Amino acid sequence: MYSELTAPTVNNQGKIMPSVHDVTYHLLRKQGVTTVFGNPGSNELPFLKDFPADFRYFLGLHEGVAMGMADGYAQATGKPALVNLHSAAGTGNGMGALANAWNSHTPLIVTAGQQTRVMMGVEALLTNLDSTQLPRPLVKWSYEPSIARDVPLAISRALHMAVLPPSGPVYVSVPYDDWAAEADPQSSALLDRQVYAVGSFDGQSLSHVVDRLNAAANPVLVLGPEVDACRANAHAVRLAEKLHAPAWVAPSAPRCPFSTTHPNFRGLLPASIKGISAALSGHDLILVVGAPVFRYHQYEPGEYLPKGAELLAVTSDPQEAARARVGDAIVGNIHATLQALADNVRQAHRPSPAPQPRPAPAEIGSGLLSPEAVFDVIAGTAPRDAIYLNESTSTTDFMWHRLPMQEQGSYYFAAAGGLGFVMPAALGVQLAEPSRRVIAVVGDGSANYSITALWTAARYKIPVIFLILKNGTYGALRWFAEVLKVKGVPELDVLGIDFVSLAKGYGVEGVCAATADALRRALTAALSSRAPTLIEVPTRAEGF
Ligand code: TZD
Ligand code: CA
Repeated sequence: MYSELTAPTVNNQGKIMPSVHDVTYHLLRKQGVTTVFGNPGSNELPFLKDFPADFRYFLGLHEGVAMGMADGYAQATGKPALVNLHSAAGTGNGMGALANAWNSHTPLIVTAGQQTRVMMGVEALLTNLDSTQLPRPLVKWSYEPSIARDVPLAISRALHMAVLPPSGPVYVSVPYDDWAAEADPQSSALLDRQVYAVGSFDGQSLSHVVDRLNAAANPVLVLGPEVDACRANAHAVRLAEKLHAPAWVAPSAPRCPFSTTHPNFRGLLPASIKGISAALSGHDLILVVGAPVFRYHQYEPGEYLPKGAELLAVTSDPQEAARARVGDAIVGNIHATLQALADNVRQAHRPSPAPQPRPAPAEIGSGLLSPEAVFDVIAGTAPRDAIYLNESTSTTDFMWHRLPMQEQGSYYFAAAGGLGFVMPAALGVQLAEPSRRVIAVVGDGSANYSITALWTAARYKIPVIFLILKNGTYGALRWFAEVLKVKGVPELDVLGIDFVSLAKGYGVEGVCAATADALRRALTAALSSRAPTLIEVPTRAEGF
C-alpha cells in the first residue's frame, strides 16, 4: 500500500510502518501541494528533513515574506498553498499577512512547529502556548493534533477546510516529535480524498433574481474580488452588456473583476457610505457580486443606499451575507451564479452606458514626476497582459484610471490594507504566472515592511519589477489626517531611504529613474530582462 513511501519506520513488532512525515508528504503530493513557503526554526527541522526532490521550498527571510508569497501564489493559481512558520514567534510575525489572507479568502495552510510533546508541559523555550488560539480570529480553523499518528488527518482536514467555500487560511501546529511517529495504518484512505462543494440556483430562486434584473429600469453592477478569484470576469462582462448596465468595482477591492478598458467600466467605488450612495445614485437596482456590502474605509456618514434603490448581493461567504445592513443576499457559487444570470437575463433595449472619458495625459514639467505621469509611462510601456500589484496607497485611484487591466488576474492589493503584502505577493504571483510580467508598484513607506523579499527575488531569480514611488512621505496618512481633521501628527515623512542601494544589498539590480524618459528606458530594460529589477522613481507628494 505504501510502496511509494520512502524511509518507513519499524514498529516494535518489527512491522514496517509509514511515518507521519512520509504519509504527510505523500498526501501533499497527491493533493497537488508541492510548493512550500517558509522560514524555519528548530521545531520545524524534523518536518523539513529529507525534503523530497519533487517539492520546492521558497525561503522568506521574514515570515511576512513567506506568508505574502504564499498568498500571492495561492490567489494566482486558485489553489491552496502551504506555509511553514516557526512556533509562536514565527506565527506572530506572519499575523499581519494573515489579516490580508483572511480578507481575501486565500486558501493558505499555515503550519507551525511546536515543541516536542514531553517538553510542552513545562513550557520549554519555543513552546507555542495556546497554539490554536494564537492565529484566531484570522483563520477558518485552527488545530493541534491530540495524537501524533493523526497529523496526516489534520493536514488533510486543513487542505479541505482551506478550499471549501468560503475559502480561507487555516492553521495547524505540529509537535516536532510527531513527524517521526508511526502514522495511523489506515492513513492511505486520506491520500486521494476529494471534498466537493456543490450548489447552484434552483429554478425558482434563479427566476426571482432574473425577474428583478429584467424589471429594473436602470440596474448597476458592483463587482468584487471573488469574481476575479473564481475566473468569472467574462460572465460579468456578458451580464453588464446584456443589461446595458455600468459596472463598478467594489470599494477597497483587492482584485480587478472587470476590464478597466471596457466601455461599461466605471471605476473603483469610493469607500465611504456617503461616497457609495452618491456614485450609485439614479439606479433602481444594485447587484453586488463577490464582495461584501460594503467594504467601507473612511467614515463619511450618509444614506446606505441612494434614494429609490434596492440591493441584491451574491457572495460565497455567509458572514458577508449576514452582516450587510441593506438589501437581500444570496450565498452561492459566484462563477455558477454569474454564468446563470448572464445566460438568463433579457437583452436590454435602453441605451448602453457611454464610456467614461479617458483621463488626459498627465503633464510632464521639469520638476519631479507626478504619480499620474508614472502610470501613463507604465501604461504605454508594459505588455497588455501585465499583472499589477498595488501598494502605493495614495495613488490607487490614478492607477485604476490610467492602467489598462483587461485580463483575469491582473491586479492584486492587500485585502486588509496590511502593508508588506505586495513585494512578496508579487513573487508568488510571478511563480504562478511565469509567462506574464509582474509589476509591483510600491510606495516608499510600504516598501520597508517586507523589503527582504528582494533577497528572495534574487535567490530564486524571480523576474518581478519593483517600482518604488518615492514621494518621501506616508502620503495616504497625510490625506487621512485631513479627512479626520487631525493636526500636529508627528513623523509622517520617510525621507532619506536609498532603495537602489537596498536593492543592490539584497542582490537585485536597482536603478533610479527621475524623468519620464528615464523611467520608460528603465522599464523597457527591466521588461527585456529575466532578472528582478527595482526602479526607484522620485515623485511629487501632491497636495500633502
Ligand atoms: N502598518 C501596516 C502593517 N499597514 C498599514 N496599512 C499601516 C501601517 C498604515 N498605513 C496606511 O494605511 S497607508 C500608510 C501607512 C503607514 C502610508 C504608506 O506610505 P507609502 O504610500 O509611501 O507606501 P503613499 O502613496 O505615500 O501613501
Ligand atoms: Ca510615500
